[in-house]
Amino acid sequence: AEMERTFIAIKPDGVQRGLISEIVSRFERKGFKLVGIKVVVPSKDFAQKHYHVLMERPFFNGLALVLLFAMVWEGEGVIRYGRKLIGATDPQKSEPGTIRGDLAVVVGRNIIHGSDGPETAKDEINLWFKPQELVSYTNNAEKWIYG
Ligand code: YYY
Ligand code: MG
Repeated sequence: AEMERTFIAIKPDGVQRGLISEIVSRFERKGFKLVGIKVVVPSKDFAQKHYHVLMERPFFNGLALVLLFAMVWEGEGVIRYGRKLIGATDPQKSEPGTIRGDLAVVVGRNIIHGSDGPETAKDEINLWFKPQELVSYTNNAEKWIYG
């Protein structure tokens, strides 16, 4: 299997609403592997690094990542499929069955972040996690997930 890693974070609205276990469970049941996890209360400067490409957008100042449940998930196709599990940016357009479709209503409170490609995944993992905070282990269910 071609393993890759992606950065997934439950944003302050998702944490405050008690949706951590619900969201973790969706990635876990799919068959992806959790290789890093922590709760972070970043400084404003640090949090703004995460969304630096959106600096010029009108909603930039509303992106208050004051509290994050940060994770790194590993698996075949996890970057792309993680985005599918999350759903469209605007929950009004997210399909039912997706995290945002099922659990959120407006774009400014869409509860979860996921890297949008291999380059951003690498950058975001490096921004939020030190190498020693990420683990490698054998999940004994892997042979039943991947064959
Ligand atoms: O990757 P994704 O989170 O689906 O969307 P981005 O285009 O990267 O925007 C990041 C973040 O910004 C989005 O999750 C909510 C917020 N946002 C917004 O509040 N209003 C918009 N019109 C677009 C994005
Ligand atoms: Mg994005």
